Amino acid sequence: KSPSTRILSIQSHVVSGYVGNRAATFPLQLLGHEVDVINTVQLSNHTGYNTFRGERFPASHILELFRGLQDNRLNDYSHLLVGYIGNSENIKAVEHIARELKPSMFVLDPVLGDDNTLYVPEELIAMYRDVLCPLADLVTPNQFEAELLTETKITSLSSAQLACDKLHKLGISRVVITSSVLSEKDALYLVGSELSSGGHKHQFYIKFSRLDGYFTGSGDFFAALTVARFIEAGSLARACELAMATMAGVMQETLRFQRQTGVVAPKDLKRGSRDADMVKGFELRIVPAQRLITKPELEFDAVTL
Ligand code: PXL
Repeated sequence: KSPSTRILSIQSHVVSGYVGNRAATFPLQLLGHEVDVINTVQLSNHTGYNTFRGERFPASHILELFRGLQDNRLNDYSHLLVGYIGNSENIKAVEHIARELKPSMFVLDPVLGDDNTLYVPEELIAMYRDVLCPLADLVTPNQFEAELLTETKITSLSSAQLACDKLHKLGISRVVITSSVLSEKDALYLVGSELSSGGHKHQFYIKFSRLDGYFTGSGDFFAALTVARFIEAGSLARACELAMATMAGVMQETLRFQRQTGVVAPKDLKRGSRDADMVKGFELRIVPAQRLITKPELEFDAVTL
């Protein structure tokens, strides 16, 4: 591992629970990386609870923090990791930061929504596609986000591959569509695609089980794990195998804990009608299950397409 790895992570902050920077910082540090943090919002809790309080930081605040780093030559980041941004003004602030930093790797999680629900203004779809994606070296959309960015319905491995190809056309060399529901109800597929500088393309999938529950932050956790594992492995497929092993293990352990101590979780409750104790039970057990970050117990195999 390069001793000069320094990661700047720009995501949300919650006081309680584990999404955004709260789901990314700890695993990156545990895997040996220096990580500095800019928060795009500061909320009491994630927005999957019926209520939340707090505020979004304006672009002026985000840019002011970045200028402070520049003033002191603290802006020597090798990696930029960007998660939830939420509005167009802050997308432009992140564009400015990405252009100034010129990191060796810019990892972008284009956070737009999940389960066919958009949770940002619709104009952000085009901004992610036209402004940030062309600057990114790796993007980690979920199925819904990949569909929105590429206007491609993902119903099969081949349509997921097509969506990856469309993302490559935006200038992104590595794509991971983190989880897609295809024909089977209980299975999820990660589909990855890596273009080498020589023009060779490696596409692969990892099949995993869908767990019943209201997990939030798993995408943020997964993106951070993928960055750390990519730095050490150098191959996108291997990074995804290791990140998936940790994420699936932590989610299993979270579910086990939720069932032991939490409120019963009925199926298909929409956001806005979920019991707070139930939602809390699904907060990722990142700290208690930290052994699974450094040494995952599960194993996944990426299958070449
Ligand atoms: O995990 C995505 C996410 C990030 N940040 C905040 C959120 C969510 C999902 O609900 O509420 C603040």
